[in-house]
Amino acid sequence: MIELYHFAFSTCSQKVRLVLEEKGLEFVSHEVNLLTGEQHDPEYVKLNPMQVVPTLVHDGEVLIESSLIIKYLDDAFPQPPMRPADALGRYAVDHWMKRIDEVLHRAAPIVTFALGPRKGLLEQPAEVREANIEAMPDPVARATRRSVIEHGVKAPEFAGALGVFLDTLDAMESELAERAWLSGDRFGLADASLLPYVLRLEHLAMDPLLDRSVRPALADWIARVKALPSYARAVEGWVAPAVVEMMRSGGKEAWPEIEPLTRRDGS
Ligand SMILES: N[C@@H](CCC(=O)N[C@@H](CS)C(=O)NCC(=O)O)C(=O)O
Repeated sequence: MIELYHFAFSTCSQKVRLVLEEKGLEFVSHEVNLLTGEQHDPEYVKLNPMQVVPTLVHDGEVLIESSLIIKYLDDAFPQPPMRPADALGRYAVDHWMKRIDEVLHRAAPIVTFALGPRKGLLEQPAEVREANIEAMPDPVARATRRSVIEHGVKAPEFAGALGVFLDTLDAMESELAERAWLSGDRFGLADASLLPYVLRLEHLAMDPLLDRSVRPALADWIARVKALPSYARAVEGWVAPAVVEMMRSGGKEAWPEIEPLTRRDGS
């Protein structure tokens, strides 16, 4: 039996759900609401001491770390294979996953919280908001979260985090200009790992960055991923339209301030 502790909008949860669905694996869902701090519940912390989602439990074995979880799933349930068979192809997938874990994933909450849930969080009683921030185990992440909730796109961390997203989109564009997928000859672990971050930009109304006129190969890849049955089940089946609307309205409102930060040609 597979159980998944996850949150609808979490990038790392989407990544794991995409792989579970692609492999046709059923799972028992336990939603952990990150916005109300359920990741800090002592019972959950016993499963995931990092106080983050996702956590996968397979036949009683607890697995954390989304990249390790999806590799585990690909090993434990090899059909369909989601990594190339050859060493260089596997290296390329690992390289994307490392880059995501070490760079892109750190930028994601900065961009997200500066735009999406910020307004709602600022309406919460300050002591509730502060208690949830204080419960985050990593002091650097705590300070950054405070800064972006307080200052939004004007937070000193914002422009650099946006730049990480732009670098990733450009790297994807140049690779996708050569091939349809980032994981070999079919949708695989690198694609499933990147999609949630690209989707995050869409959910934050940064559509101009994903437009076919700017990044045509990326736009085609997004359309290919969205046409997969696993996408509908793993993503659309979970993300509430009202929350997408809340995220998009935060992004739209801030776009005039964001747009100059996205220009890289000096214009
Ligand atoms: N390296 C971890 C990172 C997990 C992570 O950061 N999850 C986020 C959601 S995508 C989370 O649970 N954040 C909790 C919080 O913001 O307090 C993994 O890949 O599983």
